[in-house]
Amino acid sequence: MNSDPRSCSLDVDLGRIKVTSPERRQRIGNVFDCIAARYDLMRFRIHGRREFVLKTDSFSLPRLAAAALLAVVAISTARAQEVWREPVTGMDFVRVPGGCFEMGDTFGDGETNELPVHKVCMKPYWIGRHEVTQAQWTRLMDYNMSIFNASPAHPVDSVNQADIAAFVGKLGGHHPDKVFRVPTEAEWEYACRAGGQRERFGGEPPPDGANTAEYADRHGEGSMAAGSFAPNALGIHDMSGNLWEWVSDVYAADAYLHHEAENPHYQSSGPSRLLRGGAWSHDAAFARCTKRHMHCRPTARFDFVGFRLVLEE
Ligand SMILES: [Ca+2]
Repeated sequence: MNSDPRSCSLDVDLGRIKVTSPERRQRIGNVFDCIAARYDLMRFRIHGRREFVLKTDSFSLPRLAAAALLAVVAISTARAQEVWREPVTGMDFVRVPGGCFEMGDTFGDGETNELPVHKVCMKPYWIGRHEVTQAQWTRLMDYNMSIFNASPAHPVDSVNQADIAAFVGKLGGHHPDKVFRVPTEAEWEYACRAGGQRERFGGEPPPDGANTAEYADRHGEGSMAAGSFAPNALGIHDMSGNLWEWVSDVYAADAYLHHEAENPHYQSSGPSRLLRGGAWSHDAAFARCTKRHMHCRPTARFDFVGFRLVLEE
């Protein structure tokens, strides 16, 4: 038996699907923990939560076919969950593969500004695995205005879009070949739904009526350390809950009537912006992936609002 995840390999059907290169091992290590491996048995754990077992001790065709299919799915999933760590701040960015999805209230329990549901196609991009933390913020900025500053791992709160632009400018100064920015509404929703899947929440759903902070077994008020909420299938945390997150579109109730079919980004001369994903300050329904909230001015600072960044591919 072998419990070292770096030496874990997928050998299925007499061993022809095999993860061997250092790069592949690294990707696997980001997603899977190899709990045990030997010739006829491999146990993996995804994101520390879901486990699955590959058995190759039977030579029946259906079993081998099923095992091979599982292995292919596992490898392709690992490929899809590529992560890049920004070296100055330590921020992890998760690659979101491109694709098309039905944007808006596909469950029929939202508000009219989440309609009409419409098909949108996205090019690939990278998005922060977590809300930007206060540790990451203060690596570049000489101030921290966060109200909930119990630890450096807490997300930065009380930032407006001008504050974020200053942070992005400094981050970009370290990477002149890269483009960092606040996500569009479409990018945020597509990532929350783990690549546009029909999921109400990003990660496990809060119980009906629960405050999103209470869901994570904290009954006081305020944000929690980044990563306190379960990740979605792409390994992105806290999309639903913790802090509301800025997106870059101008708010209009009927924006979806004007969306482009590809990579929509609604812009007009209006003064309002909006927030996504709910927070400790609101109940579970506000944490739905499709919820569009606040239509506040970009200069506003709230102790229930933070942000995460997109890195363009
Ligand atoms: Ca959030």
